[in-house]
Amino acid sequence: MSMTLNTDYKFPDGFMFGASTAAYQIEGAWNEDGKGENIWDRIAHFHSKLIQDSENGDIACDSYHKYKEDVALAKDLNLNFYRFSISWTRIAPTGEMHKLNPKGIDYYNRLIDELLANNIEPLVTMYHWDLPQYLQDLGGWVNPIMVDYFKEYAKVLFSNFGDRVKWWITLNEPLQMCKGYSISSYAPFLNLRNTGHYLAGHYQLLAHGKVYRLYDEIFREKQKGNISIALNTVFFLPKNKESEEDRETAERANQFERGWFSHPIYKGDYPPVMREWVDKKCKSEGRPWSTLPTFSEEEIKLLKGTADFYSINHYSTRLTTHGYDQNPVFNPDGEYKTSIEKSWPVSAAPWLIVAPEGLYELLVWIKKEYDNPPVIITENGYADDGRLNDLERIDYIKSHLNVTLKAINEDKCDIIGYTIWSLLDNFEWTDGYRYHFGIVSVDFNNPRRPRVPKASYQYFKKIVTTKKLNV
Ligand code: PNW
Repeated sequence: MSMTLNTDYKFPDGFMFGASTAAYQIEGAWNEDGKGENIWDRIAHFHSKLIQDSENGDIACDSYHKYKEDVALAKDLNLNFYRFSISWTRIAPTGEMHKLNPKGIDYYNRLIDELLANNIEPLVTMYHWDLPQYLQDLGGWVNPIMVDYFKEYAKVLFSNFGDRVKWWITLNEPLQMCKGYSISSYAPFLNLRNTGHYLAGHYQLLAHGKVYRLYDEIFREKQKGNISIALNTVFFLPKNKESEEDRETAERANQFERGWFSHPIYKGDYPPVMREWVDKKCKSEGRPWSTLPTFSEEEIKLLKGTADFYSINHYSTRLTTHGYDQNPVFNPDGEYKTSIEKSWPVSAAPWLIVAPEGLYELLVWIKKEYDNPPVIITENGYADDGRLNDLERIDYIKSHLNVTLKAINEDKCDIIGYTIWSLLDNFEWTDGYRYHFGIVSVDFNNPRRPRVPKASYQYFKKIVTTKKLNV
């Protein structure tokens, strides 16, 4: 893509800049002050071979103790908001809400107050993959009972923090979560191909819907906040734009990996193409029912209209043609085979291929598909080896904000915020500490976990401060 820089375009008034983190990836203090065990604690301690260098988040960035330093960085960056997640087992050690942990609640009260004292809005993710182990032992997200556990958890969060938190995300990336129930790439590392991911997705959607309705019923009038669900989205482009089949395949892939969650929320029910292809496949296999569960009329009504803004986490893009990917095949039902353009740079993480045109097409796609909802890019970022002079990260941020400006100014997409992943280098799930995503470096060999801003930090600060794309 030719990179004309849109330096004349400004981010609109009120556009919000933020940085994002997640509890297990930064907090550490895994068993302090009454916190219970979650599924990442369990994996890291008992199946550490599943994680690069057998690493874990026991200490991570030690943000549980150093949160004031993190907030000071956010303040120095002039950020409008800070996105962090709440560790469920800090609030309730087993996940059951009749046994709360006051010290855990206190920690998030202190963090929220520190942010507000510095004029930074908290944007809070209720659940970023760290399910209480007790609930996992009950089956986790494939058990419908999770819908009610999650609703009770959310009620405690609204009651304790909702007076000050106006931006909520129920679940982070249900699509990635579902991979923990199908191809075993995240905790709980289950290999339930064909069925597990659809069930886990189904109950995550219903959990989200119930929490949204709970807010409507009890809290919204007084608290006046906004709720969404963060969807991660590789954008799928046709391999050959001239081929109708490739265009259809790319659209099908977009529906299978994004419409799966946002179609029920914006339009009611699963995308028709997904229903059709999964049902057809199941029939041909001789299954007695479709592996994609069905929503009742009531559930369709419950879900429709349950996002106050569209929250997207975007990193990368793929070309798409009819066929099947090599292993691991996450979802063979959609019959799409992905590849990359040779000219697209690859980051340190092999999955993170740089193609900002994908973000542009994604933003335009969301506008068309869902009638121009307000959008917050809740994650976008780049993986490298941790160098301080991180020029590739600067390029990545620049090119992605550049297409964001184009979508806002030329296509009138209603994009209201942008969030860098991540404020800090942190625990990158199964990749341990191998890849670095932070605009601030953290020395994980030093027990004090000192933080050092990188070149990209200074670059981002300038953009946040001037609300313009600086060359
Ligand atoms: C996100 N993909 O995950 C998560 O929300 C973060 O916790 C994580 O640290 C960050 O991205 C960087 O990996 C994703 O393969 C992981 O397209 C993989 C993909 C997308 C998002």
